[in-house]
Amino acid sequence: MPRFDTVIVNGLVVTAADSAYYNIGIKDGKIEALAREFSSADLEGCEIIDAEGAYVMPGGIDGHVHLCQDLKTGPNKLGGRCSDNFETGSRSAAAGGTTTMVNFASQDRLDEADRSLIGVVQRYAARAQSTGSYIDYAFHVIITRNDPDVLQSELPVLVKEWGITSCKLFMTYDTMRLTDRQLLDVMVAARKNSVTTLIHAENGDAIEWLTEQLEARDMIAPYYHALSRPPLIEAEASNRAIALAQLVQNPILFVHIGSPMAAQNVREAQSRGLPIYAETCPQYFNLTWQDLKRFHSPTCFENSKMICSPPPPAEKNDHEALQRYLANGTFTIWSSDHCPFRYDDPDGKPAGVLEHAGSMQGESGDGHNPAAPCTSVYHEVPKEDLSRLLARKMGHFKHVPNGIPGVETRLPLLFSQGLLTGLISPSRFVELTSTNPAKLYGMYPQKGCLMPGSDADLVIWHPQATFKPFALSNSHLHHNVDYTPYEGQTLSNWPRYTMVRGKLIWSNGKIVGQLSHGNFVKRGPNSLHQRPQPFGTDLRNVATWL
Ligand code: DUC
Ligand code: ZN
Ligand code: ZN
Repeated sequence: MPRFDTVIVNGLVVTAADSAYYNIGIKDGKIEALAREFSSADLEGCEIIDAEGAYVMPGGIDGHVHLCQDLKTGPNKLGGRCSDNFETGSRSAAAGGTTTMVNFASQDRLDEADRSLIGVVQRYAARAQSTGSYIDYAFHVIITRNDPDVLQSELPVLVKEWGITSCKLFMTYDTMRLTDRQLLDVMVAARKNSVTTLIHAENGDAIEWLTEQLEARDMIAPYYHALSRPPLIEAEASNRAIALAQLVQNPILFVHIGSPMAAQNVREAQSRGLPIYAETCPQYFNLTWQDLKRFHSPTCFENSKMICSPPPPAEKNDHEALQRYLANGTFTIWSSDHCPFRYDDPDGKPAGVLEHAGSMQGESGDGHNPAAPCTSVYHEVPKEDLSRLLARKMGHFKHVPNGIPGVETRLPLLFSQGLLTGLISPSRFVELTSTNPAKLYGMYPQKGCLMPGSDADLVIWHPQATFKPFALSNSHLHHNVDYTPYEGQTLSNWPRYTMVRGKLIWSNGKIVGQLSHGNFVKRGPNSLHQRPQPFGTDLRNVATWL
């Protein structure tokens, strides 16, 4: 009986702590041993993968992926039809070096059937099972209501039986946002159940007010999406969320931080010893407001391809400021926020044209109809008509589905722009892309490291000396989206092998794995967070013992 199934030789093994030349022996999907060199007897009968001196790292963990998410369309809603399912999304993730993704199971506040969070999770789990997944996956639950009975009875079940130990709360979007008191309700329930709370921090009232001001001046082209969300929108909301979290002593993670002002709030809270964590994403280091005018004319609706929320920062100087927070440890994780909408799908980006046209025929006739109903009924528009509509009609940014794709480019962009430039060390790269997400989301040390006993989830890069930099094109990618926001970017390396629990899924430019291989990951509590001392009798901590 061979000692190992597979051995990786000649790799520069990088963990969140250090880097060294090791061989890695894998047995039954787990890391069995690391050694400077295995004996020839040890190597007998096993498959050998020669890393040829390249980096070997724990597989990427993307803590922020939207697949099969049905989103209601309508003004100021997070609308649209996600174009990737678990098959296409996991294929794209694997091709980009990701071995585990955490997706969202979203509670629809307008649907009474979604009152049960367990029901919501079951619905999304069935979607994953219906196609299968090439890589391992888990779910965060998006909570859009504060029903006390549901929080009290269902959160413990989600944690114990499903291993769902994180929830996302919104401070914006009509149909998703919680008021401050509702945020407090859910944060307390989360704290009691050790559920990590993710916060989308944007001030919804201020966005709606600014949107009305802009549309009164006919400023509705995609570019004005950014102006409806200037950096203060995120700065105010993150500041408020930090205060609320401190009030009830609940650790929080800010998702998709896109502005230096909000990052500074996080930094300041961390320096006060508060358990405040932050995620950032490639769009905030690669795009600016100018990209919302990139296509054809500044008002061309095609610029909606670049709409995401929060928007990219205003200018390149902001990228440099954000890079400092990446290097100095303020950001905890690097995720994609892969939220895929197609430009040739009437329920993708074109919803911004179709919904606007619909609302112009509404009662108010001014394009702003706050009572416009939400729909999840998809638009029936033949392809030829759609391109004619897109060419002719004006769209409104407030109806455009918010999101851009990026699950496949997440690691390669940071590798080229962060690791190879020396902005971050190889270990910090691993920490941001794998180890910290594993710890934060309760998967460590099963995932996110290369210890004996851990899942053999690995990404092996190309040997740097032999890799020819190339200009990225959407045709290289494996998602079901008809564009990439990073078209033309130069990339100086790409994952050569992606291995999930000992099986190669991606090898030398080809998907070689099985859709049935990906498993649902039952997660434990956040292990980044040190449990605080008991609160004692300090009356200023009133909300913690009430
Ligand atoms: N929030 C996300 O997490 N993704 C897409 C858009 C949004 O508002
Ligand atoms: Zn969000
Ligand atoms: Zn998202």
